[in-house]
Amino acid sequence: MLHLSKLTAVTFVFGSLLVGIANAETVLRSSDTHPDGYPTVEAVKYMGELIKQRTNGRYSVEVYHSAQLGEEKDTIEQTQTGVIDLNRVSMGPFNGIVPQTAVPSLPYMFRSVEHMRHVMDGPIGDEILKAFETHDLVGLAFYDSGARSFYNTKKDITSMADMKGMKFRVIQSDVFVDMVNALGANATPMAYGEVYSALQTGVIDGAENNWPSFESAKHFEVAKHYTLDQHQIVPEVLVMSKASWDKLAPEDQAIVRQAAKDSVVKMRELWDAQEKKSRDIVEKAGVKVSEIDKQPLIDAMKPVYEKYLSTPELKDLAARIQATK
Ligand code: GTR
Repeated sequence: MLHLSKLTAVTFVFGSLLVGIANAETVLRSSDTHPDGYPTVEAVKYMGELIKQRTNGRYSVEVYHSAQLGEEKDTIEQTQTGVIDLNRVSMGPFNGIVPQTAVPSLPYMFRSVEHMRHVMDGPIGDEILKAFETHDLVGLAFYDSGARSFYNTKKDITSMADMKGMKFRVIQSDVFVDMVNALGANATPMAYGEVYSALQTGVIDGAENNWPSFESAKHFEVAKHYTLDQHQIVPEVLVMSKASWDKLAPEDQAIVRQAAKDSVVKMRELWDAQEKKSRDIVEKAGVKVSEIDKQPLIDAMKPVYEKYLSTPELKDLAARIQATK
């Protein structure tokens, strides 16, 4: 008897706990490699506010910035397994997972940031977001990342020949590795968080990135030569774990999707302002910016295009991107 009533009591307490959990706010954990205040971090926080308002506080988002949850490659795996709910990452580390992402990551694929925005905001963008779903992820939105250019600790680079034999750190993606090697330099794939000390100790001669990353990661303190070759306009992507997504009711999924889309507008405002601010900071700190003739670099990418546009579908995707005004 005593035994039974204990069991009833336990069942009751456990039951109330479950009700408590169901009513509580669910916090979605989101990862970002960038520091607090960076446009991507602020955009995801903004998305979180929209989600909180629109679900009447049932869901919120906590952004773990500064790679608190790990470096991009590892956090992608954790997002696929559902350990991390949301992740804002460059498209680069997805190149080996979602083949469609290699196409917008190809050097000189986009003519300008405006071209990239038109493509990613339209049906091609939706098609690439959809491609994440067969890899345990849900693609929510694309953010801006300006243009990536090379910088180094050694010298002003004003022609492709100047890059010969130099060691450049790249994102952990074969597209990036092949790009650097096709330029006659040597690629060292490495996690973002290791780049500063690798530059400082001379393990690498340089790296490549946009103005806000070059500035906020403090690489400009050690690499004083920046070449405006603008080889890649690689969008950032915001993904959700399919496991976390499947726990949401359809109406909450719609709220999350819309909030992600709405945050793109905010992100771009922040981005445009940050690009100018960051360039100003690094130039004031003594970074020398060099111009370069881009045509030889563009021509050198032919074998890289051939390698990654390996199927009729990927070729067609590239052709449609290039045909977009
Ligand atoms: C930045 C990008 C990061 C990260 C980094 C890198 O531009 O925003 O997500 O990929 O580049 O080079 O590792």
